[in-house]
Amino acid sequence: MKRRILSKEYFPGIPKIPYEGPDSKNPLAFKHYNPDEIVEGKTMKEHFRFSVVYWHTIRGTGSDMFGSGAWLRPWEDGTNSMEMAATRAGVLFEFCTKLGAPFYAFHDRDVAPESRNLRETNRNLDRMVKVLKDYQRETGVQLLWGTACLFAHPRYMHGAATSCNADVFAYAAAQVKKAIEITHELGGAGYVFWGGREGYTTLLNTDMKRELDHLAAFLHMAVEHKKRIGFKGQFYIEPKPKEPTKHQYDSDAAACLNFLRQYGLLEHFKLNLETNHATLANHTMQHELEVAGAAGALGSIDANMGDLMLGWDTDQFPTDIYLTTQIMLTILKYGGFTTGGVNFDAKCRRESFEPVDLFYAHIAGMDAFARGLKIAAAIRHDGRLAEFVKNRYRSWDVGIGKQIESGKVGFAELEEYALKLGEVKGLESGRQEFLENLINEFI
Ligand code: XUL
Ligand code: CO
Repeated sequence: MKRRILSKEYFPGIPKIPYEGPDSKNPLAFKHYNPDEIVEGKTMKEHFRFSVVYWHTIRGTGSDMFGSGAWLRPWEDGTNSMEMAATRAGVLFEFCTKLGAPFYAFHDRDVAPESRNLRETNRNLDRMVKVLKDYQRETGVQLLWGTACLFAHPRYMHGAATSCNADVFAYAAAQVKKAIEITHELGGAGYVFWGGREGYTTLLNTDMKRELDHLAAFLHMAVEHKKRIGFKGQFYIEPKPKEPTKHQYDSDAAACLNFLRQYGLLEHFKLNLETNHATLANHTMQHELEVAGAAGALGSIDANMGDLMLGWDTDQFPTDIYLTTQIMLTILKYGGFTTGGVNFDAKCRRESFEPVDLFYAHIAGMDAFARGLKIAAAIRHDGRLAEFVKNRYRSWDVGIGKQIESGKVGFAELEEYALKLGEVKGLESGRQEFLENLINEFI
C-alpha cells in the first residue's frame, strides 16, 4: 500500500483556518476560538483539546432511515478497500491540520475494513496503524481516544459483552483487546466503552442480572489487559439511555457510576459525557457533568446537541451559546480536562452535503465553545453567581449546620435542637429569574 504523506489535497481552496476575531465576516475563520489566547491561566487550545471524529466526519455519508448516502465526497471510490482506508486517513489529517484540531477519535472499523475473519481484519488494522502513525508524526495531530465498534456487525444483534451467546462475548473480547492495543500503539490519551447494544429490547427474553455480571467481567478483563500491555491512557464509559436498544444499561452518569461502584471498577474508569445522550435521558448536559464531577469521574465530553422537536440522537454540532456556557462553567469548576477533551461527536445535516460544510460545522462548534469559555470565565471573574450559591448555604458554615456536616450530631441531638427552635425562620428566595438575568448579562 502506497503511503501518501499529505501529498494530495482533498479540500482544495480551503486554507488553514485563521483566527480573525469577532469583527471578521470570513466564514472560514474563527471569530472566537483563538488557540493561543489565555483564559484562566491556560490557552484555549489547552482548555478544549478539540477532537474530530472519524465516524461522522470521515465515514459519514448523510444516510438516514429514509434514504441512502447523500454527501459529496469526491475522494470516495465506492469501495471499502485498504486503498480507500489509506486515502481517508489522508483526508482526516488534512482536515484536522487545516482546522487546527489537535486530536481525533476513531472506532476500529472506521479506520480499517472488516475482512473475512478476525485474523485478516486485525492485519488490516495493523497496516492502517502504520499509516495513522506516520500521519500523526508528520502533522502533530494526536489520538484523543480509540474504541471498538461492537454494534454495527449483525453478530452483535443481541449485544456484545451482554449477548446471550458466549461466543459473541469472546469475539467482542478479542476485538476490544486489539482495539486497546492499537490505541496504545498510537499513543492514545484514552479508550472509550460505549455500549451500543449493551441493553435489551424486551425483558421477556432477557436475564438482566446475568448480562450485567457479564458486562462487569468484560470490563475487568479490559482493565487487566490494559495493565498487562502498559497502556496508561484513561478508560471511559459513555452513558446513553437508548438507541439502538430500547434500554441501554449505561443509561446515564448516575447509572454508570453505580454499576462501576457495584462491580469494583470505579477507580479504573471516568465518564465520557455526550450532550444528546444526556437529553435522551431527560437530563441536561450540565446535570450529567455535575453528577460525574461530584464523583471525581468527569473525564471527557462528546460535544453535540439534539433537537427538542425531534427527540432522537440527532448529533448536531453544538452552536447554542447557553449550552456551551453551562458546559464550560462546570468544566472550569471541576478543574478542566486532563486526558479528555471536547470531541465533536457531531454530524452535518443531510442537506449540508458539501465538503466545505465540514469546516463550517466544526468552526461553528469551536467558536461556540470559545464563546462559552469566555462567558463562563467572565461569570466566574465577576463572582456574583458563585457568591450567591455560597451565601445560600451559609447556614452550614456555623452552628448546627457545621455540627451536622462534621458528623458531630445525630437524630437525638437534632430533635433536641428542633424542639427548642420552634418554627424555622429566615428562609430565602431561590431567585431563579434574578440569576437567569444575571447570566444573560454575560451572553
Ligand atoms: C453513539 C456514540 C458513539 C460513541 C463511540 O451515540 O456516541 O459514537 O461516542 O462509540
Ligand atoms: Co459519542
